[in-house]
Amino acid sequence: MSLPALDVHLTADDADAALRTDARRGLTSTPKILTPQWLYDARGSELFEQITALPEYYPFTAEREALAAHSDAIARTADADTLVELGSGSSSKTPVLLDALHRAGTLRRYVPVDVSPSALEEAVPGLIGAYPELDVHAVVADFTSDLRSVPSDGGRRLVALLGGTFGNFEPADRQTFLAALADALEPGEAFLVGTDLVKDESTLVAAYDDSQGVTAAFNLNVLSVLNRVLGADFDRSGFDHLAVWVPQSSRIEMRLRARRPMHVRVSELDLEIDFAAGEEMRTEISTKFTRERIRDELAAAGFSHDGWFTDPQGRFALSVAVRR
Ligand code: SAH
Ligand code: AVI
Repeated sequence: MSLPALDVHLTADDADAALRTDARRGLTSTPKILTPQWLYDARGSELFEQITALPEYYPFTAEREALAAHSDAIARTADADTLVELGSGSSSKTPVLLDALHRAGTLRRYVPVDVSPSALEEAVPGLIGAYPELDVHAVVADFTSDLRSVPSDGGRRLVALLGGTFGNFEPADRQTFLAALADALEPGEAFLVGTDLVKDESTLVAAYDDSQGVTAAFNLNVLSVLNRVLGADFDRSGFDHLAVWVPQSSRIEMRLRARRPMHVRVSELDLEIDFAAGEEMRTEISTKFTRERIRDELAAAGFSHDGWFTDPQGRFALSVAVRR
């Protein structure tokens, strides 16, 4: 990779080893489960970008509207010289925040963090060009296991997790992540988290099962990742994409459903697995929040809920949480 400032905390070998561990556990559990980070190889990151342009996928537009309307208030509360963005992807909404921090007169450094090196390679050169005064320091890391990308140099940091990615983790993993983040931050430093909000089921399901089939391709791509990295022989055409609203856990689940009985060999794991016809494997959860739920989860980890900003239609929220 040819970025001027890049730390690799997660090498391709580390990522492959983590996938081996996760796939062995997930493919042998009942029901079968994969964690969502494996959706984002180079092709998956590209497909996610296409999702953000879909008419049904409102979270992207809604979060951008919320940022556009409230970034100055967010910047004032954070009063930060460093913006660390976890799961930054294409950083396409970040300029709104960078501009607000710049207007507040505090901004010095931007640290985009992602598991996907290709997403950083795509995004960072444009940001360096657009913000020549800014110290842009990219980090390849898994933020669920490694928050070294949030280093302290005595300045004030704002850590952002946008896009609703916070909702992609299980409740226990969210608490573990928040506790680790609280530990990494100094009192007074801020966390900005974007969360999609509970709404009617048809809007939610359409956002995750679009009419052009882009989300289906994004979901099925994880089978190509398993085939390529783990030498598996999944037949993509044997699976259907599903987006299911699960009200008890207030989340959309993306699943892959076997159309017929299938025997799959995963050669790198020396593993053989069977799918019954109709069997479903979960590939992602996308939790939808209420204001109370996010406030309580933040409070339990030692954050005060100092700001709640939504888009004009109230579809998506940005919370500013300050480390107590
Ligand atoms: N923040 C962007 C992108 C959201 S897509 C937006 O709002 O549009 C989610 C991003 O998080 C992807 O780029 C994916 O590669 C990254 N990601 C997912 N899990 C991650 C993890 N555990 N550690 C680091 N990055 C992760
Ligand atoms: C990145 N993440 C918050 C997206 C979401 O909405 O849960 C990923 C996604 N999955 C399907 N469509 C978009």
